Amino acid sequence: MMLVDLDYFFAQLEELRNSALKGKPVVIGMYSGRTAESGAVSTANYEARKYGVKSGMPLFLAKRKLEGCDAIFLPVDYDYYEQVSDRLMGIFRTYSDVFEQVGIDEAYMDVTVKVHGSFEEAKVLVLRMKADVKTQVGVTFSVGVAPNKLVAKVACDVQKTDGLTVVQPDEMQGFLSPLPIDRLLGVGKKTSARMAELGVKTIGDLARFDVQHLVDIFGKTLGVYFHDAANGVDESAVKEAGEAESISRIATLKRNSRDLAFIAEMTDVLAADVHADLLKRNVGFKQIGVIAFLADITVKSRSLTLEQSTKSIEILKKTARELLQRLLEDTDKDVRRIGVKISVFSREEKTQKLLESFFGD
Ligand code: TTP
Ligand code: MG
Repeated sequence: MMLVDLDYFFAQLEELRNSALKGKPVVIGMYSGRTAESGAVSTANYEARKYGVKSGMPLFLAKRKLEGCDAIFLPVDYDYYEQVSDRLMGIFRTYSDVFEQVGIDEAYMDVTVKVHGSFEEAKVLVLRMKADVKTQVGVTFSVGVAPNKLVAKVACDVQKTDGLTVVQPDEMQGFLSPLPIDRLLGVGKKTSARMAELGVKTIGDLARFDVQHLVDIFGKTLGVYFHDAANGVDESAVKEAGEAESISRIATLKRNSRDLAFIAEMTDVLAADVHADLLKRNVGFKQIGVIAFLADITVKSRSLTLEQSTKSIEILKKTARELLQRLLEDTDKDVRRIGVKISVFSREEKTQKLLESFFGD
């Protein structure tokens, strides 16, 4: 199994289209728009990271750290990043038996069949893939190769940029043991602090810690997860992403109409209904669609994909109204029935959800 993760992704892509940026600290900012300065760092290249700039940090702080460094600040250009991401994922996929994208710049690959179960061959495959991506796209990425996804993820993070870390089955324990526990997926600041109180600092400490004691403290699912993770145990398979499921509601208007305010009252009701369903499933949505059945029996629809998945009912209602408005601008017919649809992200891992609810990590 392996995990591939692009290096300083958004910033690297800015360097790709403007080579004059290379060698300078580059910070990609998500500007909130409140003031020219307000917002947070999305990511930064490694030159900027040397000065302590990190994802999530307020932009004004990053500016302060980089004062006098000839640093470049750029706003996120998500459409461009997504375009390149799609190309990259297309290439990675051709090297996989099974392929699972888990973020804009990250994917798990099962290559067991392709490399005949050999870690040596896996290494060769990664080097070929790196060269291929370098010529076709011009970017670098880091890779972790291991007997399972969990250890592949940890391995990928230990060597950046352009890294390749291979952990064979008999090396797992020696590899994991000295690392701090926050290298494990799902162990963030709060969990680490709680573990430190128990005297658990390294993955080795955690591996030796009594599993029953962990279960008493963190509950069965998490306690067992922590114990297994620290021991390098992970049975999960690389899964091709399923089609996004959708939730939708359609209703007939009291009268045929093309009055925005009147129809929007109905999309609000439908949005609220859809949203209630969403909350029950505890998932987010990223795509919103509005469909209109017109008086002349034709059907029109409009949809929008958000930059980030959300659970907000305000965004849902507002976007549905905007889509409805655009739809009405493109027709002179009355609307007879109207529908609201969202695409949801199916099946978040149970453990991941628990981790979030438990510690906010
Ligand atoms: P990461 O892979 O976490 O970070 P990275 O690719 O910038 O750096 P590296 O992998 O070399 O450590 O995230 C991928 C992209 O996601 C990143 O380029 C920007 C975006 N991102 C945010 O917008 N906010 C965040 O808090 C994080 C962590 C990432
Ligand atoms: Mg990355």
